[in-house]
Amino acid sequence: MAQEELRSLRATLEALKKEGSVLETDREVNPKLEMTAIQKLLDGGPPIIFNKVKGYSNARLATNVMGSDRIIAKMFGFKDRKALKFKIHESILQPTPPKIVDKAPCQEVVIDKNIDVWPVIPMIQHTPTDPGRTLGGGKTVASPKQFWGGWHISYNRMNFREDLGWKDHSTFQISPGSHTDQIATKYYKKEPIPFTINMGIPPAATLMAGAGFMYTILPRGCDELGIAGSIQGFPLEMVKCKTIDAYAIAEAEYVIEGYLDTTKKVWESPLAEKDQKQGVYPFHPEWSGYMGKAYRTYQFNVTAITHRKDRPIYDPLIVHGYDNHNIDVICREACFFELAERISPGFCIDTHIPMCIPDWGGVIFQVKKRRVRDEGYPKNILAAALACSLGARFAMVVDPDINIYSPDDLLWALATRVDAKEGITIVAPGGMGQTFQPAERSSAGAKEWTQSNIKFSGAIGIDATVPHQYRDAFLRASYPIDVANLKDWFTDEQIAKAQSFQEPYAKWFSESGI
Ligand SMILES: [Mn+2]
Repeated sequence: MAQEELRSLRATLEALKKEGSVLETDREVNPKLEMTAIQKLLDGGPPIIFNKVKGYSNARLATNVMGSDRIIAKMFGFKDRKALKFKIHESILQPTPPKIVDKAPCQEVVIDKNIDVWPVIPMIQHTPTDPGRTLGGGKTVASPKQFWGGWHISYNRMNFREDLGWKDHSTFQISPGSHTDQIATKYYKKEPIPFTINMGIPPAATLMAGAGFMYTILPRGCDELGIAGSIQGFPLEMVKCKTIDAYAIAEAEYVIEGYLDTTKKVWESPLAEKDQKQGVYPFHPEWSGYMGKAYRTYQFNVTAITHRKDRPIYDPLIVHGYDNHNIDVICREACFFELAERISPGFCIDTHIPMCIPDWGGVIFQVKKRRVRDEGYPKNILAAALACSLGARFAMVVDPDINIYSPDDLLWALATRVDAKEGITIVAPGGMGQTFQPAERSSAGAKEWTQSNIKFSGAIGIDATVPHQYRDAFLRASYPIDVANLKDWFTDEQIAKAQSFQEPYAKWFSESGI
């Protein structure tokens, strides 16, 4: 794909469409439950564009845009996910700052009077237990004035409570400890905080929006949009807002301008409000793979909605699916790699966060011990990674001969290489956890299951590396796959049929001879 096609979401989708990597339909989709059902049925598949949305004659929905890491890599011109991750790593070290422009497609239509978000943005309902349709796919951007000179981007779910007829204000969920939380703390009860909520943005910016909680590598004041610019190869364009002193992503499809009011608290769901109970009632699934819960949040007040004129695209996504996972982890993998680099340059050779961990919940490091004195580094890296990433519960360090992209092989390393007495470290027991993980939330016991009452039992760090001096004893069994060609014995059809029974792990065995 040409670089120019990364300029906007619509240009990217157009280019992928030409390559046959997009599913497109003109059949009307109901934003209530149908879109998430279709995305879940095709979880991990290619981008899907819905050209007709029930109740919205001038809107489109796109989902699964980041569902397949093979398609994401292709989007950015890389051969695979690993190559893209190392490009992101390079971009973290050398961002390309955003450029301010005067005119922007996202402001072709400006609504700053009689604001009503409902008829404009096709918000979706995720599951039958959700409190109606909510806005989960908006990307919050904090401008330099608010973010210590840098640019911040994140997802913050919002609920324009339909049951109460809210048209121009909503709830605004902030993960405790996040950059948005740091900003809210700075302005707490002092002044309203201007944010833009950007939808349908250039893919490089989306990749940065899920990259939270590695704040030792991406500290407050860092340039997250500059990293996006460097990933796509040219600066991301930003435009001054119409109603607030802040900026929006110029190529966005939709933008909500407004203020977060930290003096006002609102409930995310009617059930939670009725019972005055946080952390109990369902609010769409979370990245951890568990059902999310409704809380009380600060109020967000909308001052304007701006959008493109021609059928703008909203890009919501199921939470806990490959789309969401890829958005959350690829930059985080690059951040964990950089963390290891700062501890011992050249020791770590790769990092990965498989879907099963998931998202912000942990990481796998692959390292290459060069000498006996490298022996202790896995423990330093495990302690640093798990202490620095709030919400992480599990990390493991493996050798170069382990396939870190195969959860099966990681389990093999866990089963065959860990010293049960010395290899398992509990990091930060009694420390701070994160409200999305039930194992941590439940540590609040009889008290309300909110962040203030949580103390978690500690994260598990596992050193699954082989002692350097005994590495020969751990040589993996291997077979001479190159001495035979299956075609000399069987027909192509027989081979294909036989291979169709092979599990992915078995396929890797046959490719590597292991
Ligand atoms: Mn951030």
